[in-house]
Amino acid sequence: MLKIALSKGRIFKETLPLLAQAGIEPIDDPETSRKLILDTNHDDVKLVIIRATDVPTYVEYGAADVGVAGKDVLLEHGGNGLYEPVDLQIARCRLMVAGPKNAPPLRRRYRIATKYVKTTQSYYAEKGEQVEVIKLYGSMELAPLVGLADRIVDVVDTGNTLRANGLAPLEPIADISSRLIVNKAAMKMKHAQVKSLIQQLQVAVERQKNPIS
Ligand code: PRT
Ligand code: MG
Repeated sequence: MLKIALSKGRIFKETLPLLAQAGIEPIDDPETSRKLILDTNHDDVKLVIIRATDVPTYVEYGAADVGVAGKDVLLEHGGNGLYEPVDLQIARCRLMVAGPKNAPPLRRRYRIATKYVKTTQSYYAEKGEQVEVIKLYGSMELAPLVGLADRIVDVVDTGNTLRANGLAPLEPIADISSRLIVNKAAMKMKHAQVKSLIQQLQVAVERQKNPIS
């Protein structure tokens, strides 16, 4: 049995064509089904549907053998007990510092709202800047508007959400894409099945980049 952990939404949608090229297709649709474990066209492959931020935890503990997670989530998780063999090059975005448009540079110890607490702390520690990091679980864009924080750290794709709230991207922290992650024990114990999935996904990613060749 191979269990693949995926989150609903953009990661599921963008992973599906890659899995299909590896010959794996779900039988239920996670957007309409209430099932958390989806059957596939292979009796011995299941898809486990969980929150994006929980994917590394399930894979680390071997509750899923492999999974797909954003690099933003992996940076924050720390990557313990995980291999990260394939950059799937999907769900791309950038992790950014953002703040009010035309904001002057801040001098005092200022506040940053984010769900990426560890990543934010190490980013500012490396720059030698003292900041206070405030943990939020969503809607970071609201924090500067109501005086909770001076800046936010969040992932940005089109930038529409920032713009709609009078905010602008200020500093890039990292380019983000989703990665295939593999439990370390599963890599040994289920070597043949995992290795073949890795190889087929690598081919699928290359094909998506170069559709002609
Ligand atoms: O939604 P939920 O709270 O369950 O979890 P989640 O937000 O972590 O999951 P999901 O499915 O939204 O995101 C999964 C992964 O997709 C993230 O971990 C990123 O690696 C990646 N990704 C790519 C993004 C975006 N693009 C993105 N735009 N994740 C979130 N966003 C947000 C962004 O922060 C903004 O609030 O989408 C909103 C729209 O972005 P703009 O810039 O296009 O306006
Ligand atoms: Mg979301």
